[in-house]
Amino acid sequence: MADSSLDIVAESKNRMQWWKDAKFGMFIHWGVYSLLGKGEWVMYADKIPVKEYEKLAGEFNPTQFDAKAWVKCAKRAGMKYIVITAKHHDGFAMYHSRTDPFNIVDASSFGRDPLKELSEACREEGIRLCFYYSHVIDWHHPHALHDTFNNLWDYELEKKAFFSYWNHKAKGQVRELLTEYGPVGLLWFDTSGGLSKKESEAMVNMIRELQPDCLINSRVSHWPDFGDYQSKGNNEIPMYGEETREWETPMTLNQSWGYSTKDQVWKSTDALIRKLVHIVSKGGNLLLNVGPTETGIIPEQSALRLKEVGEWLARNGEAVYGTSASPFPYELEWGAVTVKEDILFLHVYNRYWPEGELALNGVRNTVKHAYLLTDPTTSSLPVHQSYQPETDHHAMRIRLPKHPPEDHVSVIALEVEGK
Ligand code: H79
Repeated sequence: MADSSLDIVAESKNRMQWWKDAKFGMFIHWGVYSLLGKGEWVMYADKIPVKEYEKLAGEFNPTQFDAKAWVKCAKRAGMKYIVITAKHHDGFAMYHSRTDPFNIVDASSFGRDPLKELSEACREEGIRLCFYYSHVIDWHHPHALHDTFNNLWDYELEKKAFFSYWNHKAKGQVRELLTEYGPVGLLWFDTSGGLSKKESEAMVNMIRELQPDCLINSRVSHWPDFGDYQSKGNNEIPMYGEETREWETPMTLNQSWGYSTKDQVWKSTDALIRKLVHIVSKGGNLLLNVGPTETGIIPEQSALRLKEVGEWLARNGEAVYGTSASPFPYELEWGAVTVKEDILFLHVYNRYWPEGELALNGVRNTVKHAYLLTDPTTSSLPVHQSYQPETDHHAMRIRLPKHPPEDHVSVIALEVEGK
């Protein structure tokens, strides 16, 4: 018994490795709701009847959609995987579902399967394709859960009706996604609405059977018994040392997931790079969202920021990808730390660039070489280390150039003796 549970942990570690190294993924919220430019909850918020929404679906025709352009946009941003809404709460499948006709091929004017096109583009570019699937909330199905406040499982009768949705549409569509689109990096479930342990387990077992390497996020329900890693709350970053398992922060670029014409509260490129570095220094991944328009375009404000983050990553990615969390279990006033083998990467936020020297206490190892990451050959930064045996205190000061050498965040690499 003990042995087999160890096997499960080992198996999970293996399938997690690509994701742990990747650090940065693109979330895409795209669907019929994009037509209205009021976010993905518009059907619920504006109380649009199912029949009306079906008419809207009929008009959905994203003629500008270009899978290659999206994948290139993600890749240029330094993102290693894409998680797209295969079906959001509106119940509309963004792929050719044979399980339910309310899908982009059978019920819209578009007639193409964007997920098929994305799976091909991702394969060509070496990006992992992953699917968001709203497994419990489905406003198009009469017997699914329709809001987050009612807990369907309180009502025996409704529970019975729910299975006509769950067994046929939910499980049927997840099966399709895992059999028709090649290897799926992960399935991203959302809002489980009190799903029973038995039903969750049946879903998880089906996924493991169809694609053993496909990861499952915690919102499938009953985390940590099910799921490979924890999706934190939307835009939530935990404290240092708070998490014992793998985790991610799903984050918006403005304040919406689905396309919004009104919302222009954009995070700056500078803030985004700091958030990425901060999350990675705590051992997490950043899943950063874009909400393409009804024609299939990633909004300019989003694309611009992603391009700039990508430019920073192209120069500093060594200190991000494949690293592990900071050994310092607290916030540092000047930035954040990541580690790879015998190198500590000090990500110094330019806005907090210290004058003259950077102080970092608690490093026991001797520093062999300190340098600016983007200038390893010509620069060597003077380091002063000291030790106070009475207090067992290791102090270190690193001499810095007057100005930060990079835009946004400048990385200092410390090669240390031992690990
Ligand atoms: O897919 C995105 C969201 O649609 C979904 N998860 C992310 C990743 C989600 N976010 N929050 N919720 C689901 C919970 C529901 C929040 C609500 Fe509301 C508050 C529903 C009604 C009040 C926000 C405000 C949405 C409509 C009005």
